[in-house]
Amino acid sequence: MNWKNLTIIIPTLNEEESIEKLIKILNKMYKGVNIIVSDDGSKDKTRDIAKRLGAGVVDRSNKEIKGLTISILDAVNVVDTPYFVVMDADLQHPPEAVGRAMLKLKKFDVVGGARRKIIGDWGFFRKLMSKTAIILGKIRLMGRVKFDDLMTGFFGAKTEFFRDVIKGNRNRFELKGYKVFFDLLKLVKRGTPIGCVKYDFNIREAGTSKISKRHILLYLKSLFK
Ligand SMILES: Nc1nc2c(ncn2[C@@H]2O[C@H](COP(=O)(O)OP(=O)(O)OP(=O)(O)O)[C@@H](O)[C@H]2O)c(=O)[nH]1
Ligand SMILES: [Mg+2]
Repeated sequence: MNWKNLTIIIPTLNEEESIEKLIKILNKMYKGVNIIVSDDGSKDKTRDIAKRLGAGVVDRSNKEIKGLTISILDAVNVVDTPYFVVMDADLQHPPEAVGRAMLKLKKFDVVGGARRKIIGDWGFFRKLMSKTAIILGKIRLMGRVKFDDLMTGFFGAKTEFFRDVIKGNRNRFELKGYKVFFDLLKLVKRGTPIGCVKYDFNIREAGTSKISKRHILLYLKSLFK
């Protein structure tokens, strides 16, 4: 596989405890791969570490609108490879799944990660929230596309396909939200086949979670966009 054709986008907010380990693993596993860290103004050394390790950095420190989704859209704008994959910085998405996603991208325009099991203690509330969000998402999509884990943060696409879909549709994305994959599926043509890569969702290795109740509200808002 020619990893030079792939860009791995990693959105970050204060991930200095994980980013070094992740970039090193990715560079070793996927020789020649491009990495873009899209950082929303981390107050720690995230950007410095990424630069030192040779990754591209989208520095969003001075941007007015901050958020996971807009960080990913901004990063896709500067991708210059035919394929990209988005993954979290905190090692919850297994690096080996990137290779499987790339393989599927040869066949599919969009590939999503589907969490096989969630390792670690998510607690009743978070499990319930996740299940409810998926059910609401499926109702919203009304069978437009078939995909089980609509709330995944791990996904990939052909760069041109993604750009075409979002062209003129930026306002349909919940820019400050977390669910860019779901927002994308709202916009693809009915019946678009979506590739699936199964993976186990690990516990966060270090650093702290950024998800909050605000993101739940943003997701609910996105259902109506
Ligand atoms: N650029 C950017 N990155 C973000 C933002 N919020 C979170 N991230 C990054 O997005 C990824 C996912 O965020 P997490 O806080 O781990 O969300 P999560 O995995 O759903 O939650 P946990 O399971 O608790 O870790 C991580 O790499 C974060 O650093 C943001 O507002 N802007
Ligand atoms: Mg996480």
